Formats: sequence, structure tokens, C-alpha cells
Amino acid sequence: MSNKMGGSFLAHRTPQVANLERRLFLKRGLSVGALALLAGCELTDAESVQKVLWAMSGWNDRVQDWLFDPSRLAPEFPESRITRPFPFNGYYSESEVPVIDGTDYRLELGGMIRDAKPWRLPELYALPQVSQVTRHICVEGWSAIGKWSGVRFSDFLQRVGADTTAKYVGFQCADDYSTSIDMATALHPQTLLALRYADEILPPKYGFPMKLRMPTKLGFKNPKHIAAIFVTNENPGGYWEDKGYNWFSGS
Ligand SMILES: Nc1nc2c(c(=O)[nH]1)N[C@H]1C(S)=C(S)[C@@H](COP(=O)(O)O)O[C@H]1N2
Ligand SMILES: [Mo]
Repeated sequence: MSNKMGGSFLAHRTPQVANLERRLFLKRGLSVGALALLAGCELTDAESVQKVLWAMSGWNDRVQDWLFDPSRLAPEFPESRITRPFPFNGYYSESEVPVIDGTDYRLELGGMIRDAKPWRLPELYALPQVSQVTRHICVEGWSAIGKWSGVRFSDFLQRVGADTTAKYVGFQCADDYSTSIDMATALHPQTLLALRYADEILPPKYGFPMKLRMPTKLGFKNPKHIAAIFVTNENPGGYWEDKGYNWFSGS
């Protein structure tokens, strides 16, 4: 790693981060500056570089969590701004999208949830629905505006008696995908258990029968084909998160 990386990291420090740095330094003797210096020093073997990157990523998660304002809304757009066609993305090609039978489908609930009975699709369609036209941003370098509708996730969590003092909500998908989010994001007003895309039942490629839509998180944190939702205090990680993608990846 080069000194340049450490240098630019410091240069882009905002007053808010500088403040945090001071507080952190007092609280646990660790600062942004210290990490930047660490990043700038000569680390030659891949293992120690990886360790530093993991440490920085974990630290980054905590800072983002502190800076995240659950009342701040992501931009919404008029329907005229919708990207057509909306892109497909997944860890496999579009021809390999899982085919899920809606009649047999049950959404499983687990962990710190009082009423963890499975949900059938007609029951979910019967709940009050809201819509959003928001921008989806993928780490691979593209973004697109789309319209999703479904159940406000905070309403759903309340309805099933989820313990909202828990730290994490985890998602297991019908493909081999998984992800997890912080509770503040789960309760964010724009976090949606999306059942429709462009006013139609979610097509397979966009995540039938449901995806979690969060305009405050990068695309890979928005799980499609959700099979199970669980509430926990242990960070469940996820498909990309376990490969080193920054866990918080949001605002
Ligand atoms: N189950 C599942 N969810 C997933 C993925 C996946 O491969 N499987 N890919 C993620 C990534 S990286 C992106 S960018 C979005 C793509 O969503 P879209 O196909 O609706 O554009 O889904 C996310 N959720
Ligand atoms: Mo993505």
C-alpha cells in the first residue's frame, strides 16, 4: 500500500470525521489518522495487508453507523426518470435466475421475532402497500432509477413482533445469496419489502417473490428472492460481505 492512499484518506476527512477522530482517540486510543498511517506503512505480506483492510472495513462500518441519520431520506424521482430497461444483475447470468413457485412459497421468519409464523404471498399482498421511485447503485459502476412497491419494512417488523432493539436483520435468499443490515436501516422509512416492480408483480429477474429495497444501501445489500428473514445480535455477514465487501455500504 502506498502513502498516497493514506494521504488522500486524510485529505478527504470532513469536520464531522475529524470530530469523531478526536472522540475515538480519547475513547480507545485509535484514530482515523492512526489507521491512515498504518495504511501508509510498508506492509509487504498479503496476509497483514488483508488484516489491515479488514480492520479498516470494520472501523468504516462503525463510523458510517454513527454518521447515518435514520431520518434522512434518499432522493425520490418522477416516473419520467425511470431507467428503461432496468438492468438485471446477480452472481449468475439472467438465464440462470431461480424459478420460484408462488403458490408453494412461504416467507420464513426466525430469530428475535415474537410471531414467527411463515407468510404466504396473498397475505403479504393484502398488507398496506407504498411505492418509491429511487436510484439503485451497484458497486460494479452503474446506477439506475426504478419503481418498487410493497410493505414498509418497519411496519412488517412491528406486525410480527420483531425485537427492534436487536442489532441486525439477516436475509437468506432462494439462490445461494445472503446479506444482512443494521436495525436502523431496517427501520428506515424508505426500506421496503418490495413485492412489485413498475406496478407489476416482481418478475423473476428482479427478485420474485420479494426483495428488500433500500435506497440508502448499495445494490448488493438489496436481497432478491428472499426466503427467510431473521433478527439477531450476531452480525450474519453475507455473500459479498464475507468476501470482503464493506458490510455497511450505505449512507
Ligand atoms: N438473491 C440475490 N440477490 C441479489 C443479488 C444476487 O445475485 N442474488 N445480486 C445483488 C446485486 S450485486 C445487485 S446490483 C442487485 C441487482 O438487482 P436487479 O437485478 O434488480 O438490478 O441485486 C442484489 N441482490
Ligand atoms: Mo451490485
